[in-house]
Amino acid sequence: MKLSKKQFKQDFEERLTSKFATDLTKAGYQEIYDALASVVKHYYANIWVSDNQYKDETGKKQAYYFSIEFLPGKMLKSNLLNLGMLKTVREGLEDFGIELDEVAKVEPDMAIGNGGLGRLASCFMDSLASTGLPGNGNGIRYRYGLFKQKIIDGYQVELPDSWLNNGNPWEVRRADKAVEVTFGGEVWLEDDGKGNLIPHYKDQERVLAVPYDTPMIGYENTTVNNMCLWRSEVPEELDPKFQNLEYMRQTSMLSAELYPDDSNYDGRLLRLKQEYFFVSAGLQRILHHYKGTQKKDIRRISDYIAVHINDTHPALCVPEFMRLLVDDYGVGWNRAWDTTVKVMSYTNHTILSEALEKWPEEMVKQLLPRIYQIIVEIDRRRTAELLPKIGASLVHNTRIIKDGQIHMANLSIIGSHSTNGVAKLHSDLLKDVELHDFYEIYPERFNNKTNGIADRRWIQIANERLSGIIDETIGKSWRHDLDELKLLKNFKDDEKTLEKLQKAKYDDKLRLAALIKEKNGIIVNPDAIFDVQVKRLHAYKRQLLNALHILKLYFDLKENPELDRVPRVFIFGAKAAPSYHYAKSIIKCINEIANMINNDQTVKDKLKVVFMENYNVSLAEMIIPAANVGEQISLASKEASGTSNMKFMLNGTLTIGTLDGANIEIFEAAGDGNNFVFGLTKDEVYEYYRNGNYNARDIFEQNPVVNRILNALIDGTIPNIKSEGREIFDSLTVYNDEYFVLRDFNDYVRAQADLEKLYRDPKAWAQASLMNIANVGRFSSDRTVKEYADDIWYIKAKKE
Ligand code: CBF
Repeated sequence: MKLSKKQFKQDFEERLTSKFATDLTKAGYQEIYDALASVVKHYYANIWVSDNQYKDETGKKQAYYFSIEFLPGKMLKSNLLNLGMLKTVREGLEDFGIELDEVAKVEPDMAIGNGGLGRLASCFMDSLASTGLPGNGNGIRYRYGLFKQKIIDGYQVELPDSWLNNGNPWEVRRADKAVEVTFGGEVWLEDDGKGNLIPHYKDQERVLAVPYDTPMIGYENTTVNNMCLWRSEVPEELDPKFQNLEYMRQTSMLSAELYPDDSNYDGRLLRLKQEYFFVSAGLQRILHHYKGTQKKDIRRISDYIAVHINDTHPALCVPEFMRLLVDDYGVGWNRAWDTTVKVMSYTNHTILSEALEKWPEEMVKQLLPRIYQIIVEIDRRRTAELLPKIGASLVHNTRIIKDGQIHMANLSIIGSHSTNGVAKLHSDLLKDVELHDFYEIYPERFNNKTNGIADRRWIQIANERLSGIIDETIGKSWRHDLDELKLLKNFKDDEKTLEKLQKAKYDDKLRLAALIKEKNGIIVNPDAIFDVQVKRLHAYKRQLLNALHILKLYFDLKENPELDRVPRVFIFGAKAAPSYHYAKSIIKCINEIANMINNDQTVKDKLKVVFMENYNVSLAEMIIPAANVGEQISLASKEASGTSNMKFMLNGTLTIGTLDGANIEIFEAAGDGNNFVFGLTKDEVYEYYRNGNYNARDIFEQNPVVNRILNALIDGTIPNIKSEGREIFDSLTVYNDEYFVLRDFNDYVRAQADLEKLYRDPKAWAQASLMNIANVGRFSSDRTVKEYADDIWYIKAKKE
């Protein structure tokens, strides 16, 4: 969008005064931020309106991405970048003596997601709009985002994230589009005299769902999609039965927090309620739109919409869509079912069984009586149809209702036309192992869509320095098409380019070093290798393996302080789920290892360990550009894809990693020798599972290095980890090391040594770094969403 600096300055000053009755001499950063956001909103409002008109007029098919998590981070700079006014606004503000980056700090991270799943959803939102694809989000507007992590005495402490305290300038509350969602009560079916069974309800609890729309602005184009987030409220007219405080409390809880504690019945019930809440509200709004304003024939709705089930949390889309079609719009069961399957598609994001949701039948029956009836009917009809064709065993293994539980992955696969994994290895595992029975029945439904990242955020915003150097070297076409980065390969031997890349990395390291000093009070050496592991804390991601290797380096240095070592700074960022005790123990141990090492004068600055608290999108934008090495060390087969691996690659970071998830595709794309691979393969892991012959205790007893390190966890070498050290020690030596940490240890040490060797050759390192950047193109989420659009949703991009 064309905007002159003069115009911007005028608009901004006017807005500041009209909104806050203040002027530039007195305004605080919060006011400046709000006024700025308000001006930006004014700039995009018309584009949003026209794009909605265009969509309605053309009747183009649109996709709706249902996700219980979104993790967009801050929006100010990304909106400015996408509107093509980042530079103008920055310079305009500078004229007033205001730093855009300081203003941007005021914006809270919109962190209504947990980790990879939610971040992927937000990358898709950015890419859908940026590629001109009509694709919208649907989720919950949680009052509190993912908890704020504090580290106190080495322990993780969770604090509420009240991100809405100062309002959210980007969202639009659409009270006119509110719908009701109902729970509980009784339902029975009565014949209407024409052979139709009509549901009748009694004593239902009604909740008002109010949508808040946030524009998803495309990069330098005219597409603005919508992320619709629902807030739960008390309806104006309440049945007397519900006029009480408990009902009010429960209603507000529905959109209060992401993933309520599900260790008790009430918590689980609330989570199920949340899932139905946003599913029902979202589908109702979509159908109202098409039937009401668009006057579409609802029996042909699959020509107009695609609904995506992001992981199993929105799996109730299947029976709810059936309910709406059959009960509210009078579509016959068979037609409704064909339509549902055509409209729905599903992504599986993990093979970890604890993440494959199941709900007790009884709970579903009580909370969602009509939905329960519909699920029973889907299951009954399918069983009757398939039994004679494929036999009892396959039917039983794939039933939606089994052992008193409703299996949400089964529901999603059966009720949709597409099931995809998120990296090649993961999709193969789904087909060959985890969902093999389904694959036998519905082979055509299975496909792979390797994840991607919104490259604009992860380089153009997060790493302006590197972006500038790339512009100077190959021009700017890569900003629109990440594949164009391949032109960098022509500069692999160009000393000047390599030097510039090194310099950019060094400057990013200085920026991070300053932040570490400010936040952690630790002074780190910018010449050291910055070795980073940032992701959720989970045993399978093996932060522990990293920590054990750090201990090895430390003991080596203790034994021989003069050892010729490239200095290292190990940087961690990780939140553990509040009820995940073991993960929290690992955080405590890492922090105590850090204390021990950072305070030991014998290692000087050869080794430092930093745990950065409250890892989130904004922190990632600071850390990732500064990383020399990214740790992607999950046990092969366990990380479905991973996406931080792609962000690191884009920023010229070399990966040390296992043959897991998307690492495999990254290693292939970057080319041999440009990353460091180690560890068991997926087949070797499964071989151990088959034979049951892994014995971690043997490694502990026979490998003196491992022995020394593990003993340090329990013999007082590391202060303040009495119970946590013991817990971890036992998990490895008594409970047989579920994620094969000890089995991969030696090879990890070997890969780490290779890494250090390469780092001693700055030119070779810079070349490997360049090759990572040059080959990152296919990991743009623009590519991923185009594949979803072509193969799953059948939606078309707008011609600009
Ligand atoms: O597909 C996105 C990401 O999803 C997860 O975070 C998840 O929540 N299941 C996976 O663990 C990641 O591997 C994956 O990249």
